[in-house]
Amino acid sequence: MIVFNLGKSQTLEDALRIHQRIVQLHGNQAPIILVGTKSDLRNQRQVKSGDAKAIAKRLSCRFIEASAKDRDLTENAFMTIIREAIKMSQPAKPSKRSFWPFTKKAIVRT
Ligand SMILES: Nc1nc2c(ncn2[C@@H]2O[C@H](COP(=O)(O)OP(=O)(O)OP(=O)(O)O)[C@@H](O)[C@H]2O)c(=O)[nH]1
Ligand SMILES: [Mg+2]
Repeated sequence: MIVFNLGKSQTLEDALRIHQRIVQLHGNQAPIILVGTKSDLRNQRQVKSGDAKAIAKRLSCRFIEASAKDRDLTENAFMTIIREAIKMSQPAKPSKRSFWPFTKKAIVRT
């Protein structure tokens, strides 16, 4: 969970460096989410939601805004990263479509 302060744009730059380091060490094998905190401090905000979302999209990770003060979405942040970790630990499910030729073949054989 890479956390930055929505009220300090410098911390988003720090977050990007941390993300880069994690990818250097773990490739795409680490579950990562980007979390902007202190969302309750609206008048101090320096990072726009849309900008952070666009950055998260580029990094292929989810972005969540949270406030420790209001306890707003902090639980969501933890649940989201756990879900990402579970997704990564499971082998990719083949889609129904990719099963189709196999099923067809099996029918022909029987
Ligand atoms: N309003 C508000 N204040 C917060 C929030 N999170 C932490 N703080 C306050 O920020 C100060 C630092 O608290 P920390 O526990 O160190 O929180 P942090 O997330 O590490 O925040 P920083 O140290 O300020 O980067 C304290 O005064 C906290 O009460 C938040 O979501 N909203
Ligand atoms: Mg602190």
